Amino acid sequence: MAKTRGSAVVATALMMCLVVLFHCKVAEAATYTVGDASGWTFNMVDWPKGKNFKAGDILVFNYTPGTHNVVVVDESGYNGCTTPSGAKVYQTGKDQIKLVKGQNYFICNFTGHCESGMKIAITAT
Ligand SMILES: *[C@@H]1O[C@H](CO)[C@@H](O)[C@H](O)[C@H]1NC(C)=O
Ligand SMILES: [Cu+2]
Repeated sequence: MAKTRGSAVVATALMMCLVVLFHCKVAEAATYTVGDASGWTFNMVDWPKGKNFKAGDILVFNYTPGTHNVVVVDESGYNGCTTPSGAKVYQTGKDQIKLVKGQNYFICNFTGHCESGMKIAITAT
């Protein structure tokens, strides 16, 4: 009897820990609107500066569909404004993209846009 009650207490304590951990994890994820009020547009290169991004944080890219897009690229795609084959393209105008740990690179691949600073590089810890 006492043994059973003991296990129940341990199980309850474990469950509480899990609930707390899960809660913290959820609370930690942040959502960022790229470009803030301007939305996803030109000269975005400095927007990530001074922000503390974490893996799992969400970026929201707001723009008029058909005028821009968001392409997930690699470092050379970011530096050279090129689109790697098989790159994922978002184009709804309110795209939500979850950051992965490490480097995350996004460009708009409409002709000339990335060259005009429509690109961001983010390091998520
Ligand atoms: C943008 O990327 C898509 C997907 O790779 C590609 O089909 C399209 O041609 C690219 N646009 C430009 C202007 O490079
Ligand atoms: Cu664009």
